[in-house]
Amino acid sequence: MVSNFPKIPSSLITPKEVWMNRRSLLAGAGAAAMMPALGTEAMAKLGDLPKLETTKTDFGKDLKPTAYDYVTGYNNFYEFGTGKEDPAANAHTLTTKPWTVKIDGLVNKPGDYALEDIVPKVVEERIYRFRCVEAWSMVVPWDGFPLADLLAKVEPQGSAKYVAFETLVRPEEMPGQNGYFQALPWPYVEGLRLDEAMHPLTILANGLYGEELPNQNGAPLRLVVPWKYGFKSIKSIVRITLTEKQPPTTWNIAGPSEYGFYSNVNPNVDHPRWSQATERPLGGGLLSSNQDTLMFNGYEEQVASLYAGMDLKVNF
Ligand SMILES: Nc1nc2c(c(=O)[nH]1)N[C@H]1C(S)=C(S)[C@@H](COP(=O)(O)O)O[C@H]1N2
Ligand SMILES: [Mo]
Repeated sequence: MVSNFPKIPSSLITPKEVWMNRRSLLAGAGAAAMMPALGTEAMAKLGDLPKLETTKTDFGKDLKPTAYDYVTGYNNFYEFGTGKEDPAANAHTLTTKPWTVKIDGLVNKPGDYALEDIVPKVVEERIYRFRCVEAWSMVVPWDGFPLADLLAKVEPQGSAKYVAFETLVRPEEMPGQNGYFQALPWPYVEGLRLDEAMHPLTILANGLYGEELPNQNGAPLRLVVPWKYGFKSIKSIVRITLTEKQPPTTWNIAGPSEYGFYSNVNPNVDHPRWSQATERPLGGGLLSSNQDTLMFNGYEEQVASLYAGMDLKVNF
């Protein structure tokens, strides 16, 4: 653990509107607003990474995916810096081959699993809404498979109630873990209740737009939980542990009054310092207006029953 990390990173301290305006200024005028500031040379392009074998699904077939440049050029991945363009600029240093995921805790088949033994040869493409706690959103065609399939293979024991996840710690390749300023305690950790983890909407993604995940998006394997704020979707996973007790989560450690364990997208429960009622779609341009944030990010019908009887203001 890093002892003197700031409680709240600067991007979250800045009130949203000021921050958005600053972003717009940085990015230049008009339609360029919120365009990643990276030069086009540095930006990975669709077609640069190996293609995946995918099957199309009906998930989100009515949604319009956010342009690849935004999905891969405007990221949060503090291991590579706290700026939105830092991951795209810095994450090429990460080695993702070979990759091993340790699965342990309350399972009958613990072990160090090679990525190839976890990821199916043919993965599903699902188009999901994705909502960051900072009130921007996007629509992403993810390629991956249900987390439930992997959990079934390792056989959770009857006493398992939660699933804990951990990101790689490798300061030699992750500049955000290396140096005087440490934005967060490492490793980045996240967790889900077992029933949330087993829910059919919850996936492990190894790709987007039909190609291998770019490093800045969490290669080679990251979680996607579309009804929760983006920070639950932990990247570059190296460990999955089944536990009886609710595991600690990074943003809850960093700011317990601002980030709860559940972090379900909820337009009726504001962040203490800004509203969660609306969101700005990435790539919409300066003149585009905010859109309403949907309960459970639009997945209410599928997931509301997981939280029946819970006070969502208390369990935020
Ligand atoms: N290991 C790790 N995972 C992480 C983060 C991070 O800083 N480190 N940021 C989270 C946040 S705040 C968001 S919004 C999403 C962003 O995912 P994207 O860059 O693929 O859009 O990743 C999440 N997963
Ligand atoms: Mo986020």
